[in-house]
Amino acid sequence: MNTALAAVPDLAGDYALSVPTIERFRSQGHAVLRGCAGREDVLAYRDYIAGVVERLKYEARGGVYNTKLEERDTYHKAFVQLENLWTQDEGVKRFTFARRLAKIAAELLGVDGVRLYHDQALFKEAGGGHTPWHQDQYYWPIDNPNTVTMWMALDDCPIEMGSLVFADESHTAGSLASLAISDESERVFRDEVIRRGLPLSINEMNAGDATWHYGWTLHKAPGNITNRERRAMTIIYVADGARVSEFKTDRHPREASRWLPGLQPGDLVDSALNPVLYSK
Ligand SMILES: O=C(O)CCC(=O)C(=O)O
Repeated sequence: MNTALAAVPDLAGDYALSVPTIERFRSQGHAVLRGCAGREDVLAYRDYIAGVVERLKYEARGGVYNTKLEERDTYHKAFVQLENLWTQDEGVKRFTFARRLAKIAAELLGVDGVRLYHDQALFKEAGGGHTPWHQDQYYWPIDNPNTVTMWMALDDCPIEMGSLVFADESHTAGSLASLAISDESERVFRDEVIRRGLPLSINEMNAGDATWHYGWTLHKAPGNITNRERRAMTIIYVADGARVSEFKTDRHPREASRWLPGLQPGDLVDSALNPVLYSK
């Protein structure tokens, strides 16, 4: 085993989730859980994952991260995004497959087991733009609202660095508009938040803290006005037993072929890219 890989921990021990926290997650559609990874562990992962991102980012997304921030569109100003890193690196796989995190996902969702949909590194560069309002599940051809995204801060992340903002209870409505992350989603969902009078929640994060939100929870992030990169790692879990939905948008066939290879509408979400990460 190489020395860098040896430095990344297992994150195997359990996290104590209280019943009120679980209930609040289900009613609000999101929760912040402090210390999902201990400081020493998260800093080891931060350095490790940052190295993997640095190695791979210039080849990603048609080379867009070789261009200056101001030359990019809103989406690519918001973050450097590298998906399913676990398939490319053993150390990242250890993070993505961490039993502790998957068990939290199962407990929040109230299910016996969860599968992986995909992971992603989301690094908001110094001076990076805002992440427009959106609902993650718009992208996913999954028939079940019992999905959750974990977003772990790898750095201490004050609000001005781009900590996530959630619209409370927005998950209860399901799809609010069929919109990808864009200037239009920012406009339409901002109006929807105002029209519905939804309260907003935002948290200062320390490295190792994680937010958790349902696939239909509306969320966004402010731009990073600091001179330091905001590094975050996310894992998307689906309840074991979820099925592939009908393809409802032009994007869905492409999304399915990337994250659910070989599966068709009606099939169980159980491709080789969707291992069970926790089962009771
Ligand atoms: O990191 C960001 O700025 C956005 C993250 C996000 O939208 C997500 O993880 O679902």
